[in-house]
Amino acid sequence: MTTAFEKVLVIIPTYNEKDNITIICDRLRKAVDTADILIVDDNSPDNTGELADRMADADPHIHAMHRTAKNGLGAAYLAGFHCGLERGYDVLVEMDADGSHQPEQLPRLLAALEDADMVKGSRYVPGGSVVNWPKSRELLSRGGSLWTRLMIGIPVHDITGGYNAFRAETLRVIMDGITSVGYNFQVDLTWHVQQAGLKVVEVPITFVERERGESKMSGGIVVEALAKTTAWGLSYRVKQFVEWVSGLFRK
Ligand SMILES: Nc1nc2c(ncn2[C@@H]2O[C@H](COP(=O)(O)OP(=O)(O)O)[C@@H](O)[C@H]2O)c(=O)[nH]1
Ligand SMILES: [Mg+2]
Repeated sequence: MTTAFEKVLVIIPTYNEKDNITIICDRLRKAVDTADILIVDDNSPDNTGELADRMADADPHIHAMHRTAKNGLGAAYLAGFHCGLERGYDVLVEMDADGSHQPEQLPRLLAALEDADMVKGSRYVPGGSVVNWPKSRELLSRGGSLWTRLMIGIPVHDITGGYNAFRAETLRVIMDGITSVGYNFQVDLTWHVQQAGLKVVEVPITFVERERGESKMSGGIVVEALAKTTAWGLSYRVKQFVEWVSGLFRK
């Protein structure tokens, strides 16, 4: 597959993904053979990190970064972004290790990025879907997206989606403002891109729930997301209200 972008880095954060990491990297290398891969491992007890090193030794397109402890998805991605920007990549992509984000759909994201600053792989636009999720998880995700849209007024359908592609310039503009570490990280990124006046485009993806290994989703992650979104939303709405009132007095 050819892309308009010369240097593409796909960042894959891992925590206990030994049964998934080889499969996802093989699929990705086949789907977009020009892209490089950076595995960011948080010292997984199942030795995913050692496996990543062996894969990096065998393939110059694969790189491994090791962090000392499980510090959250967002922190792992930020470390990966910094590394990719320092090394001069044009495009940085987020992808889960567990096969939920299909590498075969990456060309679709890269094509859309030619006319955008950030592309979100979206489950909730026409053509997008979720495979094998329990109804409860889908409700949580759809409910979270809807709540966020209501609170911060952002016209994105799958705001918590984690299959995202960014132009390097976009990350340079927004990265210092990102503070979330858990899954709210995805909302944080999208919100900052939007607030910077940059263009976010959603493309439909088929999200497939993992078949191997365990999800790291937890109650704490949901609480972080809810609390932050609500706080941002309230301050955003207060700002809107103040602007509206001062507009009345200007008339
Ligand atoms: N490095 C790192 N990766 C993480 C952490 N938490 C989750 N991940 C990875 O992030 C991706 C998404 O996590 P997953 O458990 O599949 O979440 P779910 O799809 O929302 O259930 C997977 O590749 C995980 O291995 C973390 O604290 N550190
Ligand atoms: Mg998953």
